[in-house]
Amino acid sequence: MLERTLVFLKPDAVARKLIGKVIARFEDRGFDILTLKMLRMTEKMVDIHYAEHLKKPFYPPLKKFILSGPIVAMIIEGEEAVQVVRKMVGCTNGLEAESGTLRGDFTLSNRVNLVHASDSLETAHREIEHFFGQVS
Ligand code: 3AN
Repeated sequence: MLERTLVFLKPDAVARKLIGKVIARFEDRGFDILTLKMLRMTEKMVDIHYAEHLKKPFYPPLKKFILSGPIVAMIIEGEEAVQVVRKMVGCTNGLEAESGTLRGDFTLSNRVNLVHASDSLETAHREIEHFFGQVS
């Protein structure tokens, strides 16, 4: 099924000049980048995006990290995009992420971990609207 998912490159990806490399991985796989923008998230945006983690002990340093620099948000479209993109990103902790995944190839951290990707179709709808408003 053709799906859309929300991906953003975290501040570490931007600071390390990996924007092109990361986007190329998605394009090489056959996905379309429907739209993208560089932005600095506001505190409110981070609280909404990570609402499920607000009370977790790792939330304050996570929020500080996400606010530490610009991010690049995009809508990615393609067959089974949500699940395939998650697989390409790899598991949360870079130390455990499989080689060949983005996190497995570019990070050793479970916080400073390069990229966010929606974890379900429902989340993708919500996150796309949060970052881009209504998209036709
Ligand atoms: P994912 O991004 O793999 O879906 P989530 O949604 O469980 O992971 O967590 C959101 C973000 O919170 C992660 N990308 C990571 O930056 C941070 N995070 C999650 N778990 C931890 C943890 N145990 N310690 C530090 N940061 C964490």
